[in-house]
Amino acid sequence: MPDLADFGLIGLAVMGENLALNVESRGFRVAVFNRTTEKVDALLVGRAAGKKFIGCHSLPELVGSLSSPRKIMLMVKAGPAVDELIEQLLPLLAPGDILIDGGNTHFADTERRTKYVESKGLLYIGTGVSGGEEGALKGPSLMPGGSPAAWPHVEKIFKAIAAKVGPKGDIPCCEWVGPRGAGHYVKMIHNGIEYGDMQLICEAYFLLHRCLGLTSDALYEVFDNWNQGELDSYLIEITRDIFSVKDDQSGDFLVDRILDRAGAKGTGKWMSQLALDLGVPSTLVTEAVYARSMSAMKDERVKASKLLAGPRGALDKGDRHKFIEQVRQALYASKICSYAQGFVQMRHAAEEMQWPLDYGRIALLWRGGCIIRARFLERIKEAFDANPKLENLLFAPYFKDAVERAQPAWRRVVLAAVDLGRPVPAFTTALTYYDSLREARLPHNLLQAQRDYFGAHEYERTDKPGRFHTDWLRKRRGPG
Ligand code: NBP
Repeated sequence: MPDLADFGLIGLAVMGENLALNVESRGFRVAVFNRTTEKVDALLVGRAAGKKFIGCHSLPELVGSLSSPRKIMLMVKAGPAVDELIEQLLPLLAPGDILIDGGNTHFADTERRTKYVESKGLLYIGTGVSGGEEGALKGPSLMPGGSPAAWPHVEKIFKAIAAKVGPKGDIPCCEWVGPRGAGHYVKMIHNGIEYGDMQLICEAYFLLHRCLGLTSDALYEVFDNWNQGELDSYLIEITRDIFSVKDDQSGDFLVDRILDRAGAKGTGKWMSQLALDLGVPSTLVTEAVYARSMSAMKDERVKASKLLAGPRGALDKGDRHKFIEQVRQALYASKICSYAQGFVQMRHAAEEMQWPLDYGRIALLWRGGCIIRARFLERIKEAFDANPKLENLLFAPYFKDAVERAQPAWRRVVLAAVDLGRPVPAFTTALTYYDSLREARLPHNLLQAQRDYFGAHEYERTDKPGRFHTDWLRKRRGPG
């Protein structure tokens, strides 16, 4: 009988297998199980050969091979599979044992499961895991939430496997986020921000490629240059790299051969749906989701491109350097609005769900090991350190000044796109968000009047408290 394992992992697809190898590489013994048990055997004779692994062919065997309190992480397809596994595991476990869901789970499921598992005397964690397969193996960003009593038991392992950042490379991108579904909510916001960032980068590419005629060689240089400054981030870096890759068959740049029809797994949609439920304007992620939907309507677009009239201009090449810089500034200002919206949504959700979130620490969780890792996350941490109750990132001096500086260029880029008939929904909605926020009086006095006119929905007044109704039909100017 080998020594008991420190950590159990169920689900040996790409993420689970890599996470198990990561945990083992930090000095822990790992017990693994997969529904299709051939995968357990393949791992044990393959990548895990000679390592501190215990391969299990049943859940009782897995539970029996773990030291107490048992820590079992599920890395299976999000949804019913997690509920099924919880039901199968509960009778086998003892009070104080810990179940961990590392999948891309909807936060409401984690809220429900935490309460359910706690009611059975056990502890539960729902953790965001970001960084894809490579992150899982080498160091993901981890966003755990759930039963607070579980955290001291897993903290050492989680921090050991997480990505590390900081001048000495020793600060883990992993901190306890909050109770119940808080970790999965924060992961969903991360993914929504990722949607926004990707859409903004695509719009910058679209303008530079289609309006200015930049080829992949030139775009490589532009993105390489952008990555040296305030836009420095993983997504800008991989975009640069993409512009260097050629197609083996044709010898053309591969990106030019890829069909413009985007896929989505749904976390952006969740963020957008939950923003609507909360009544907060997370417009960037929503436009990014719709932009993917529009991209998927390829046949309709091809038909419309021949049918519907409108400008299809190009820019004067003489202004090339100026326009590239304007697009960079538009991208940066829009990105700030996107993060501002993400943090506003988190704050409203935290108030509703009663999660005590630390927004500065959340920004730091995303500095490494995840798709939105970027230099400017440090600035977000500083902004929340200076004012933990910050209502909107745009109110923090650093971001306020940055957007103010970028604003003239940002407006010119949106104007140019509208003029040339090129869609830039994320740039545009970011600017609309900024301008709406700056407007102390929006036209919704009129909207309230309309609602009261046709539906007696009442309105509030600017000069006295209370709710009022007017008989608009009686008071209106008569015809003629
Ligand atoms: P998948 O999401 O493709 O899930 C495959 C795993 O789930 C296999 O181990 C499969 O077992 C197991 N499974 C299924 Br399907 N139904 C099951 C059931 N009823 N009972 C037990 N096991 C079941 O794997 P993945 O891509 O590695 O992702 C794992 C989780 O991590 C997902 O929630 C995913 O959303 C999340 N995630 C993925 C990424 C990524 O980049 N892929 C990044 C971050 C988070 P089998 O072998 O017997 O079919």
